Amino acid sequence: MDAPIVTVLNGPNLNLLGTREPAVYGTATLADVERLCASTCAELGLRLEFAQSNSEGGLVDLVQACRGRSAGLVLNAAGYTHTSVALRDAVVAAELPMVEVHLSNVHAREEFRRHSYLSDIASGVIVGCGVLGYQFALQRIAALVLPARPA
Ligand code: DHK
Repeated sequence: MDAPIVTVLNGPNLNLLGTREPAVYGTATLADVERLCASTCAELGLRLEFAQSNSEGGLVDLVQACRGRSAGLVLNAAGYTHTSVALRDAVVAAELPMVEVHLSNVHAREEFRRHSYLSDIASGVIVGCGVLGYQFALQRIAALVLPARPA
């Protein structure tokens, strides 16, 4: 049987990773994040799909494409985390486990970043761990969707 697909989606401005506010978001690029996700998925026995969109509708389309296809979703919705009911609705409609990731510690920043439309529907929330957060999120998805291995 084919390995389950896990989709990693990235929201607006994450295409600028590496050069955008490196003191906040680090120096790794989105291509570095994709490589880390690919090697993590290979180790875990998952198939990776990885995408980024700067638009809310683009992200909604990408989440809708997960319905009935992906076993799990890792979502860094970036700025739309704090604003988008539409994205939340798409995640609920997709009926799959979703882990919310933020590179930065959103709780140590501006007040408006403390509210997320995604956290209460997430199967995990990882903030402030930099790019490692994606790896932790993939491990969480693997634990949820792969059969337990004998010890
Ligand atoms: C990324 C963004 O672009 C912000 O809008 C979020 C998130 C935080 C991150 O830390 O990955 O507030």
